[in-house]
Amino acid sequence: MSAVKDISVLCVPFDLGAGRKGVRLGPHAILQAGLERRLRGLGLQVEVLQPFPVPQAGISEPAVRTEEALLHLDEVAGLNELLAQAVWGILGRGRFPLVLGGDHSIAIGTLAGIAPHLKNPGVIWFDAHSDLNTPETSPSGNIHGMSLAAALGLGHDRLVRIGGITPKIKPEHTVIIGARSLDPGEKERIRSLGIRCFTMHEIDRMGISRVMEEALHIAGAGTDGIHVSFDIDSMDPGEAPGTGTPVRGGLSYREAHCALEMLSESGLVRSAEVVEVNPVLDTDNKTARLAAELMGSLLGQRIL
Ligand code: 4U7
Ligand code: MN
Ligand code: MN
Ligand code: MN
Repeated sequence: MSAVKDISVLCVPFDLGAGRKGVRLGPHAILQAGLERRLRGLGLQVEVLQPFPVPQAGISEPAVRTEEALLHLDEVAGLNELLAQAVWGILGRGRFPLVLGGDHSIAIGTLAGIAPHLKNPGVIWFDAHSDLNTPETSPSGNIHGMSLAAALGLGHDRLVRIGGITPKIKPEHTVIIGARSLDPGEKERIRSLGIRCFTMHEIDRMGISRVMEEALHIAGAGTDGIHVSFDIDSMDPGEAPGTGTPVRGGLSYREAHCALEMLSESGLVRSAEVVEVNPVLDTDNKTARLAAELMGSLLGQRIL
């Protein structure tokens, strides 16, 4: 069973790494969905930290695409430096950081905060996408599509150097689960780095439990623990409509719960984040409620 006991919930209402705005409202919506009560009900000791101080872009300032194809680079880099310190501090107090996004660019800061504590972290990245773009390959310029690359040491220098340690993670201990929308440059990078990417096709064929057994081995064997980065768009849009880059054919409700329950049972998870919940695009807070439930499964909730 998981040894997780003391949780620090860190809210990061930030959306300048994404093309569509609104994920900055995600943390509030997930708390509103009863996350804290749910975790306390599992016997966990929970602190919800003061909302994270987040830089905002000028109110009507249009996002300008620079030659380097990085939108809001200053704000994303600045935010992630602060986030890295906050996550580092939580781990230093012996607690489990649960980061609520916000767009997926914040994974750079989370992993930067983890890297000094876990010399060799494994990462399980649930996502419809692979977030392995660099400025050269990105079709959009949105940094939330570059965060896994940055953590692996690839891409813009400002992003790669966040927190001081680079690379923060190794490709051989990185797993992607749920992929079904990959850009040409990302496919090449998955092959050249040798990253294990379980596409939806493989989940269909193998079943989620075999996928998770392999994933746990890759991210958990020979590492100092696992970080779970859960992009809510890994879910099928029928379950999670409230997200900015939905893609049909995603994880079912039970596949996702089963995956997170198996992670919980492994006892190897040291930190987690759930990102890309966009209440502006949601109905009845459905997607935020799902996010809260899923984090419950990751942190020990069981059917029986
Ligand atoms: B998310 C995209 F081109 N690949 O780079 C890009 F399809 O954090 C999408 O996974 C990135 O939600 C999605 O802009 C980022 C696009
Ligand atoms: Mn993502
Ligand atoms: Mn995604
Ligand atoms: Mn190793």
